[in-house]
Amino acid sequence: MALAYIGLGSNLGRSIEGQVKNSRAQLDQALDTLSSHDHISLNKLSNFYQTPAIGPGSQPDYINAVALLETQLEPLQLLDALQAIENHQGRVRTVRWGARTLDLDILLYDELVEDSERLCLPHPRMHERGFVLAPLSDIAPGLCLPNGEKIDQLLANCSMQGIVKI
Ligand code: A4P
Ligand code: MG
Repeated sequence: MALAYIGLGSNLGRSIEGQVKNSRAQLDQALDTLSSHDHISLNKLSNFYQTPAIGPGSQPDYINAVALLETQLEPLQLLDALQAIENHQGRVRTVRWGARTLDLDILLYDELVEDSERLCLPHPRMHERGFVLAPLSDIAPGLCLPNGEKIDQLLANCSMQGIVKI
């Protein structure tokens, strides 16, 4: 059995009010699907955060959260399961970092370090992103990355501008 931290994000929507509601509903639906998977159990869930989009053009804010999963799936099997959920919820891949209904990233899978075509672990940009580190710190404040970096230290050093707990 492995422990995996998953980053969840969504910024699909048009009006600000509608966007927050829609994105939150996307994350809730993904969490329901993950919880009902035969080989995944949802162990912990962070607070939800409204976060300014990092990416091209003008995009709606994201809703971000982090979950701790316990799973019997191997890393690539877990990635397949997450991508199936993204696709089922209408994810369309056009522009890199473009707006999306749902993004599910594997942040950490046990202590695994991997750099393959389909999977990089830890997630290569997690250490510099407030929208990942703030929710991760909610559920794993004392956690260290495989290279020894502490989550709380990384969080203290990164920008939290515009990031709001909801
Ligand atoms: N891939 C490699 N490693 C992983 C991993 N650890 N977890 C590969 C998940 N996937 C991983 O991902 C592209 C490819 O990355 C996958 O096919 C997989 O094999 P994608 O989900 O299709 O596309 P993406 O998410 O646009 O790409 P990327 O480069 O992973 O994006 P990031 O870095 O995750 O950034 N702003 C806010 N405020 N909140 C956000 O959540 N997210 C992004 C996406 C940009 N800006 C954001 C947010
Ligand atoms: Mg992704």
